[in-house]
Amino acid sequence: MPSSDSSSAPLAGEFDFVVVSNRLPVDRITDENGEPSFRTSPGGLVTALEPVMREADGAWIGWTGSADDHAEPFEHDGIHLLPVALSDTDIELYYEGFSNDTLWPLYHDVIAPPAYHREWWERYVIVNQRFADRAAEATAEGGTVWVQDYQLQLVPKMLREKRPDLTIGFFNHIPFPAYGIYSQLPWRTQIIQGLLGADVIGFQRTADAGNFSRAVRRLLGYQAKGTVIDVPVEAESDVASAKHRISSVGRAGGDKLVRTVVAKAFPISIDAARYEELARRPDIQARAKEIRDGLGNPKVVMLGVDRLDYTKGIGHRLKAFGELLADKTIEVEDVTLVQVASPSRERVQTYQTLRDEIELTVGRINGDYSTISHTAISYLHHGYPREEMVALYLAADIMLVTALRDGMNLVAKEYVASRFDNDGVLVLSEFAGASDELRTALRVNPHDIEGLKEAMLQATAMTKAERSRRMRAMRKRVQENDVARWSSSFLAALATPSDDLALPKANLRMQTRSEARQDERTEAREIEETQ
Ligand code: GDG
Repeated sequence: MPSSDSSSAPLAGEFDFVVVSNRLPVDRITDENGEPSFRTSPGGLVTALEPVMREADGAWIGWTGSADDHAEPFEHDGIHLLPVALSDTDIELYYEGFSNDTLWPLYHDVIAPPAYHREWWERYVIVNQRFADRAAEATAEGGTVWVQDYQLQLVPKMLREKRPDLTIGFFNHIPFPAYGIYSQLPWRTQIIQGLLGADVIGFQRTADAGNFSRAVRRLLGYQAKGTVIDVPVEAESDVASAKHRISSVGRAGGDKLVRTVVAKAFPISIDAARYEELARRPDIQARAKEIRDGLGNPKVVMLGVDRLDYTKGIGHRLKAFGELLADKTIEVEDVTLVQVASPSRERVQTYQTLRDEIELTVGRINGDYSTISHTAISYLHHGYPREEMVALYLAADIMLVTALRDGMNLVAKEYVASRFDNDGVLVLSEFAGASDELRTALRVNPHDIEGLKEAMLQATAMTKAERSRRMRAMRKRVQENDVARWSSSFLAALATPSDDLALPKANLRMQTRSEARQDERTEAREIEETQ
């Protein structure tokens, strides 16, 4: 058995391709005989990576979702799953604490105040090391590891230290904030150093990658030009990593030996064909009609689908809708809002408070404007099967995505992929990553309640021809850039990290003194600009 003691020499494992994420892509269930078993959790990531996993005979490392679950490695649907156990204390401090109550609000522009606790950070380090150790022992000599998301930002560096022979990728599913916000984090330097252990760091938007590169320049003084960051080779593991990639390394005349890291945007997507396939199913279309009938057949159905999270702008959407009813610009007989708010992070206090606020607002609007036969807001605090989600997308004339900050927002893309009839209007926040791609959506600033109300009215009044023109353009984009394209472009960049700058294929080169001086000037200018 390979040792998990971080001081001992690691042994290579058997898998050439390994994905590491906080959660495994399965849920524990109890079957009809009362036996515990696993079910694949529906999600874009597993769909995207399944073919790669099968081809490479890959493995997935993550937590099963239950506390103190010391499950042995197992195979499910042809994928090797390697569980990492988390105790109650790990869940409280690393997951609910540092991940969901420090990093999540900080990375979403401090919409809610982040809490900084040293105890949470210390547990984040311990748990990240556990994931890194697991990856180090599972991956074959010269293999590839792809680490997912903000819960595991220290894993790339920890893994490189143990296994310099590996190629390491990281993808951040949430935004990366501007330096003025990021710099609040007491452990800001350790986090970026952790990420720089990767060869390629993927972000949702170009702006996120830019924010990251700026943080690297400001905090570490490394040169970052375009999408390439030069990381000075200092640690033994870096030299070993570099040697693994080219035949010889050396230093000359004060120039620095650097390892190049690529930080750039790889906007995530969905399995668009699968959504269209579901939407074309007669039973799902019948269900969409049934939903409209059940709502009393209003002229217009508006829809919101979100995890109940303060980043999603549910309150702003409700405010705008309530004011339209109050102004009598819309009538409750004509327009209904369906709001699915799926339960999320229910043990975190901020989420409990948010739920109270949202439900108070819904109750007030319904109390003021609903009639016996028409409910203003149909509010659903449930999770639904994917088939029901697609039926809701088909039933909705207008989809409201009003996030205050969102890495991408897959719901926007799912709505578009489902509308094979080229109908429906997407109202989309400019603060969601999806707005970089879905340019013909009705784009809104959700903080501007008047602007939001106008967009909602514009959507209700839009002609069929315009709806169709806008939807066709968005569908083309989502069909072309689906989740398979996302994973293959990331993995291609990982195979040739410096290609886009026409640098040598190895990710190691000499940084000249003049480049270093140029870098210092850039840094000085940035400091001036932000003061
Ligand atoms: C993070 C980033 C980024 C929701 N309720 C139900 C349900 N869902 C599904 C949706 C969609 C997914 O959950 C939510 O994805 P989003 O992208 O909208 O948002 P986050 O959960 O915050 O995801 C985000 C994403 O990671 C990927 O990188 O886009 O910015 O925050 O697929 O359909 N699915 C079902 N029932 C529900 O009740 N079946």
